[in-house]
Amino acid sequence: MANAIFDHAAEILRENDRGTYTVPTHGLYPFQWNWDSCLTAIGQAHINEDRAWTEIDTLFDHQWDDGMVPHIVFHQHDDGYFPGPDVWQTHRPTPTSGITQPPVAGFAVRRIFDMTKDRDMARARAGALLPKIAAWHDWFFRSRDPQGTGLVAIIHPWESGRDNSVDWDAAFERVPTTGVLPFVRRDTQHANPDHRPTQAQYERYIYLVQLFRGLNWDNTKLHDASPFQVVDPGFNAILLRSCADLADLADTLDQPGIAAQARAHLARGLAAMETLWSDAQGQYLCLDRTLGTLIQSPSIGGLLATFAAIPQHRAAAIGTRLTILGEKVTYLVPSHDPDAAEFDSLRYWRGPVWLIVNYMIADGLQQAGQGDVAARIVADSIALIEKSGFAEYYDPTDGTPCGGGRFTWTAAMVIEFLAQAGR
Ligand code: 9WN
Repeated sequence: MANAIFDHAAEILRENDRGTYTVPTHGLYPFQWNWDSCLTAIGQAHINEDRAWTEIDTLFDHQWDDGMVPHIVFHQHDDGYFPGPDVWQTHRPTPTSGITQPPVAGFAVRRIFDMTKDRDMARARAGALLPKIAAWHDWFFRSRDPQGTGLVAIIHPWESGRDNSVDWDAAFERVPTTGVLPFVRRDTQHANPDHRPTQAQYERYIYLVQLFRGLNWDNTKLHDASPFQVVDPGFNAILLRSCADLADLADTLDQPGIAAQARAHLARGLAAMETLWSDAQGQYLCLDRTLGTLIQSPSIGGLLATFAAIPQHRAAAIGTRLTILGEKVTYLVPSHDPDAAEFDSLRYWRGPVWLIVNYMIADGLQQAGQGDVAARIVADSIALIEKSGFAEYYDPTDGTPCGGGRFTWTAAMVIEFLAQAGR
């Protein structure tokens, strides 16, 4: 059985492979996405290490001069996605979007390095990537934490990777829609509109794009100009985990300057994470930086915090919270608490399970000694693909497959889960 699942996953990676990068799925997402690619490379490394390094190299070939790594690289013309390069207008040699995504590259490179069989190639490829990843991290702390709090803000929901999470609702309400130019969505032609973000949300997504475009994508201005500034514990945990992994790799590859800088970011960030903890909710929460208040939204963002080296007692509390959530759903981890009024088991990031988040939460729990909860998450993830195939996301109550099908990062994560189960 495990072999058949592995073969199926490998077939999906091959099918979505465009040579030097991989599309998330045919049709719905016809370009290269940032965190998709990094997580995909981990799956590819089990099949072809050279190809895995190339996936990340290609992404970093499109890094901006200021250090930002964009969330989409539009390698080839394709009308099937909105918003395309004509809307972003970033004037890059190969068009890209103008915002970023969860910085999981540091973690991915370390993970691939650790499993490599070709040590020489790994040293060369990882060694060349380290300064680029370090520049991206420095960009984050410079451009998205201008006050030096230790934690970075996202300035567009698409940056979070959890586009329509309940976490953003209140802050997003304050984003106007005046002056938004007419547009035609393409996502709802590929996927069930009831499973996607709403039209009102799309208008605000585009308002922000138009605002940033009007500022010529100048990252010295965007953070302060954005009416949407949210500090997401999950996003920051990914960044901090990547800082930790980058530091360890830099030690191994003899790049001490990078290691020291990454550890400085890490120490400040981990200390600041504590300000996002809520005893009442038993998890971390997002901070609305514009208002200076925590957002009382029990989402997966606060659970994903365990991906970073948070204190042991916090990881244990998250383990408890997940155990409670596990009694409310058939499949962990719902992207929002099923008891909350806003929970929607089918709509994108407002309830459904995403295997990439499962992977990162399970990894964090494992590191923190919460092996039982981690094992339940892995078992649920495998059960989901056995029942419903390699979907983009799943209903946590009955496993209904949602969004795009034959999904790349779902396949990549399954390959990792199988490899871990085999160890
Ligand atoms: C916008 C590609 C991406 C993921 C995101 C997911 C979704 C895009 C969209 O698809 O976002 O970036 O158009 O809905 O939310 O996490 O990277 O798979």
